[in-house]
Parts: sequence; C-alpha cells; structure tokens
Amino acid sequence: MEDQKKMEEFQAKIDARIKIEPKDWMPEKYRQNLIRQISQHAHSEVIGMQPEGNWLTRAPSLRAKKILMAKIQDEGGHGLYLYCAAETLGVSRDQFIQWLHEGKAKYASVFNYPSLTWADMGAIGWLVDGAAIVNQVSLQRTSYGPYSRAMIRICKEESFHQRQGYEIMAHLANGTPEQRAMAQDALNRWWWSSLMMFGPHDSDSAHSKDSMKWGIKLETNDDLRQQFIDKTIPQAELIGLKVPDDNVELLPNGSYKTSDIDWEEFWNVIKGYGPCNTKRLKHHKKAHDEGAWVREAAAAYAEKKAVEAVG
Ligand code: FAQ
Repeated sequence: MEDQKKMEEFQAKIDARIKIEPKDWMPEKYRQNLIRQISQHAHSEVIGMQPEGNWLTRAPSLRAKKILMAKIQDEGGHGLYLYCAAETLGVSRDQFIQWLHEGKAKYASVFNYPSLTWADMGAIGWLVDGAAIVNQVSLQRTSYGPYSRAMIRICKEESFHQRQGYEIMAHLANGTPEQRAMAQDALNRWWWSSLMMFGPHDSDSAHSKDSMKWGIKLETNDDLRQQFIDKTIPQAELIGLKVPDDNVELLPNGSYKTSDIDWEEFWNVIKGYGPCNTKRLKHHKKAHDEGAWVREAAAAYAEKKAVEAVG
C-alpha cells in the first residue's frame, strides 16, 4: 500500500512536469533505467572522441586543427557532465567504466565505424552531432533534474559542433571535383549509421514504453529520427550532395519518406561486431590504464586540501 501511494505520487509529479531530484523517492526500475541510459550516453561522448582524434594530426590547416581540438575537448566535457549526473543515482564512476570495459554497458553504435578521410570530420559534425542534438534538445525536458540540466548545457555546445561539420562539408562540396567526391563519399558512409543513432523502431524498442511513461524520453525513437531526416535532406541538397537512398520521396506534409535501415547491420554492431568495436574498447582501456597515475594524484591532492581545510 505504501509503495502504491509513493508510486502514484511519483507519477503525478512526472505528469505535472516536476523534476525528480537525487534524494526524491523513485521506483527502482526508474533509477535503473536512468543509470543505463545516462551512463551509456556518457560513454558515447567519450568513445566518440576517437574517430575525430584520428584526424587531429592531419587537419588541413591550423584553423581547422584548433576547431577540431576544441570540439573533441567539448565531447570529453560532455562525458564528464553525464558521468556526474549518473553518479547522483548511487553508482560510482569506476563502476561505470568497469561495465563499459566488460561489455555490459553500450555506447552509440555510430562510433564503431572508421573515419577514413578529412571529409569524415565534416560528416561526423554535421550528421552525428546533428542527430545527437535532435535527441538531446528533446532530452532537455527529461524528468530527472541532473540529466536535464546536463543536457541544457550540452545542447549549447552541440549546435556549434554541427555547424563546424556542415562548414567542412560545404567547403569540400564547393571545391574541386575530388573534394566534392570526398564529401559525397563521407555522406554515403555516415548517413545510415547516423539514422541508427536513434535506436530501433518504436515497436522493437525495449525501454521506450517505461521511459515515455516516466518522462525519461519525451519523444519516440522513430519520431526523433524523422525530425532529423526532415532537417538534414534539405541541408544536403543545399550544398549539392545527395543522401545515399534512391527511395527518398518528399510527402505533401513536408516530411520525407526513406528506405528502411539495415537492422541486421545495426544489431550486429551493437553486439560488438562492427568494424571498430574491438579497437575502440582496446584504446579506451589503454588510455584508462595509462591515466591511473593522474587520477591517483588528483585524489591525493583533493584529500590533502580537505585535511588542510579541517585544520
Ligand atoms: N547504439 O529500447 P531501446 C553524441 C540499445 S552522443 C548503441 O530503444 P533506449 C555526441 C539500447 O541501449 C550520442 N546501442 O533503448 C558526439 C538498448 O540496449 P540495452 C549518444 C543502442 O535507451 C558526437 C537496446 O538497444 N546519445 O553522439 C542504440 O530506450 C560526435 C534497445 O533500444 C545518447 O546516448 C545505438 N544507436 O533508446 C560525441 C542519447 N540504440 O541498454 C562525439 C541518450 C539503441 O538494453 C562525436 N540515449 N541501443 O542493453 C537515448 O536517447 C536512448 O538511449 C536511445 C535508445 C535513443 C539511444
């Protein structure tokens, strides 16, 4: 009876759009679902630094290099905000990293594809960040306070990321025939994996029903994917590029009909069989191990300061 009453009060808060804060009562399934989604989101930001990091030393100008470096740093920062938000649910950062390394936690499938040319830096910013923003703008209204506040801050930075990617693509698309071909090739390779970022169709989405009921997700996977498609196809056309789908059709309501995603590829990548899954995790583990002394030094410094403060 007690739990039933708490549950009703909890749902009433959600329905009234009142944020749930760390010390508030929450159903265990809500907490677990948030831990899963926020930590996976954090892992995506951090693992997502790798495909772009691959091009830092080969950026075509100092300007391009500085912008790319700042962008990658931002992604690391986003990971940090999100780990902090997830930690308020009672799980330590070490535990999140361990789950990632053991393959128990996921990260966005899109980062398991290789970045082969400089144009991929354009495609990642334009498409991957573009898809991330559509999702994250919606998540700014998520029901859990710390997650919502992290999203508000992250969205401000992501819109700059999307523009820097589109600038690279526009520049290449207006360049020599070779540059234009490079831009089109990058669009061809990143289009489908970007559409996959929104997750399976609503009918196959295991978590959507609970997440929508509890206001963790405000819009469904398919609705968000369609918003991204409708924004992005005209942007491609504006710079003379074409999305790699012969069945694109503009409907009278202004929305685009497209072919379906290759779901077999999607699930394969998620299960660990994408082109770069092994490489991404191996690199993360190596960087984590090599950074152990930095974490130890930071913890020792914080402890020393705390002792000094007590006197
Ligand atoms: N990749 O029941 P659903 C960025 C899993 S940030 C891998 O529909 P849900 C910034 C899902 O986890 C990009 N796994 O799940 C950047 C679940 O498995 P589980 C990241 C996926 O949670 C840019 C199972 O499939 N953004 O890019 C994917 O309700 C450039 C069933 O799926 C976020 O994480 C996928 N694409 O909906 C950084 C946003 N899709 O956990 C660097 C927050 C599904 O039971 C460079 N997350 N799965 O083992 C969300 O909005 C949701 O978690 C979804 C999935 C929409 C991703």
